[in-house]
Amino acid sequence: MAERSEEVKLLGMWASPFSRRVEIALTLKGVPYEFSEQDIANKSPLLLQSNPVHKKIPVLLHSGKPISESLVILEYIDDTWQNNPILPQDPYDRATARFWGRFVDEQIYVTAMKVVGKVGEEKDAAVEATRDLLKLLEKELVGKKFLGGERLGFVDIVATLVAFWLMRTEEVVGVKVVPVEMFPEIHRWVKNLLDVDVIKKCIPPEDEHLNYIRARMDRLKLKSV
Ligand SMILES: N[C@@H](CCC(=O)N[C@@H](CS)C(=O)NCC(=O)O)C(=O)O
Repeated sequence: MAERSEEVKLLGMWASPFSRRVEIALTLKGVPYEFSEQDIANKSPLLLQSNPVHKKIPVLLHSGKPISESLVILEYIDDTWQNNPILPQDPYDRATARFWGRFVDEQIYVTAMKVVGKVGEEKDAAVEATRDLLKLLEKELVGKKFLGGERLGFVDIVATLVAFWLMRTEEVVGVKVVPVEMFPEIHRWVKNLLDVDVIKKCIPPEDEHLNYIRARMDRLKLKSV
């Protein structure tokens, strides 16, 4: 159980993969926290004050001090509560984990968002581009239970975005972006993730989540016409 767990508050949003990452990390460490659900369409003064640069969730408030950006928050949590380490100890392995974490957000997420936002040929191109990136992740999983090796680690937590956002979104978009024949390792990894109690506890309930994604996509479509 964590020692320095007082006054931990998470400004988050239940359906956000970025917010869920932080919940996974806090839960893995056994850090008790207060969850404050935020309306991102009508941002609270506390959110705007805590993350004036990006004005986004998640924000972790530790003894009143705000930390923003989920990858930064994960590292802060790992530095502050050192039980059940999330990042590897070896400097090279730590750098590699950070590299793949950024790859998920800066490449996979950004490209996969275009699958949601585009139509016709542009959508097909976005699917292909997303698959090209996922093939690199697929290769990283060969011979490993998790992206972190035998144990769930930093990259796994970050890549839950692929497992529980992208792979759920594809059901709504109606395009199999991550077909099992093409990505057997990713599918095996998702099964392994689902065997981890903390993951099971910290991912959004599927039906509610699919409804949320569907409604969000309808709003996106309305905006683009
Ligand atoms: N890079 C950020 C992304 C966070 C993010 O995109 N949050 C979304 C919710 S999923 C948000 O707060 N959106 C509000 C907005 O864009 O105004 C992170 O890793 O924390």
